[in-house]
Amino acid sequence: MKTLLKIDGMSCDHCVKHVKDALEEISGVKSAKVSLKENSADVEHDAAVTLAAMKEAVTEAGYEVV
Ligand SMILES: [Cu+2]
Repeated sequence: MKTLLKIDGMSCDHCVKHVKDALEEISGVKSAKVSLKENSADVEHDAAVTLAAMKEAVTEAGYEVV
């Protein structure tokens, strides 16, 4: 499955990596392609991964899913 998240609060490549790592640490997430330019994260994941879990991971990393 793929989910495209819109993310608020990223300002540099460090933020991108932070968000990417937070998402990829979720069990069941295969990959997260995070774009600073698009303010987005394209997440490839198992069906068991919920939107709420992804939002929580991003929030805990210090950013916001919009
Ligand atoms: Cu940054």
